[in-house]
Amino acid sequence: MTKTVLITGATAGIGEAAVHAFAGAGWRVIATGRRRDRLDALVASVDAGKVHGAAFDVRDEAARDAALDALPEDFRAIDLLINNAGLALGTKPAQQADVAQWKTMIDTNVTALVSLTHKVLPRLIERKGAIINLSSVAATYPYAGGNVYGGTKAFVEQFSLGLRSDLHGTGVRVTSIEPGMVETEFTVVRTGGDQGASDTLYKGANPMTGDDIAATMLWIAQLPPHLNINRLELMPVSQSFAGFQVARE
Ligand code: NDP
Ligand code: 8X3
Repeated sequence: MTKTVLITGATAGIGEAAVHAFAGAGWRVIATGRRRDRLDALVASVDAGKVHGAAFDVRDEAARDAALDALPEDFRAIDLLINNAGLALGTKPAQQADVAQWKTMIDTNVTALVSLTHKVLPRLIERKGAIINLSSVAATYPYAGGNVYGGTKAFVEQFSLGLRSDLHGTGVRVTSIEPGMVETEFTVVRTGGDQGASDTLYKGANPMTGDDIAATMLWIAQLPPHLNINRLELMPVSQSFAGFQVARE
C-alpha cells in the first residue's frame, strides 16, 4: 500500500532531497516550506500526483492547520512525519547575540516542531506511523557561537526520546537524526546571506549532502516495523571532535 510522508522544510537542502528520495521510492509526499515558487518547481519536477506542495510558515499555526485541513483526499493518511524545517541564525557569542534571532530559532526549531507533532500524532497513532526529527551534532557537542541553536537541537533530541516513552505500546516509531556538516543553504541562512562564507566553510571538506541524509531517512523509514532507531549521529569523515578550551590568567 502506498504510504504518505509529510516533510517540513522541503524547499531546500535536506528536505528537498528527502522529497526526491521518498517520491522515488514510491511514497506520496506532502512537501512544505514558505517559498511557494520553490514548492511549485519541486512538484513539477516529480512524477505527477506524487507530491503535494503546501506553502506555510511552520510558526503560523492557523496557516498550517488550513493547509493540512485542505490536503487532497489521497494525502490525508499520514504515515511518517519528518520534522526537518529549521535554522541557525548567527554565530556570535551569547553576550553579543541578537535575542530576536534566538527567539526565531526557538519558535521554528522547538515551538513549531512540537505543535505540528501534536497536531499530526492522532493520525500517526491510528496508522502505527513514524516520526523522524532533525536534531544535530550541536545537540551533543557544544561549540562557540552555537548557544541557542545547540539548545534547540538538544531539545529536539530529548523530545524525541520522550515521545518514544509516551508512545510506548502504540507501535509509533520515533527517531532523532543528528547530522554534522551537511552542505545546504544552512550556512547562507545562518550568515544572513553570505554565500562566500558558506563556500569557504565547506571548501575541501567533502561535507555530507542532503542526499546522504535523505537516503538515511528513507532507510530508517523502510526498516521492518519492529525496529526503532532511537538516535542516529552521522558526520562526514573529514569532521571530528576538538578539545576543551582553557582561559588562562
Ligand atoms: P536549508 O536552509 O537548506 O533548509 C531549511 C528548510 O527549512 C527550508 O526548506 C526552509 O524553507 C525551511 N524553513 C525554515 N524556516 C521555516 C519556517 N519558519 N517555516 C517553514 N519552513 C521553514 O537547511 P538544511 O536542509 O541544512 O536544514 C534542515 C534541517 O537540518 C534543519 O532543522 C537543520 O537545523 C538541520 N541540520 C542541518 C545540518 C547542516 O549542516 N546543514 C546539520 C544538522 C542538522 P523556506 O525558507 O522556504 O520556508
Ligand atoms: C548543523 C551542524 O555543526 O553547524 O546542525 O551545528 S553545526
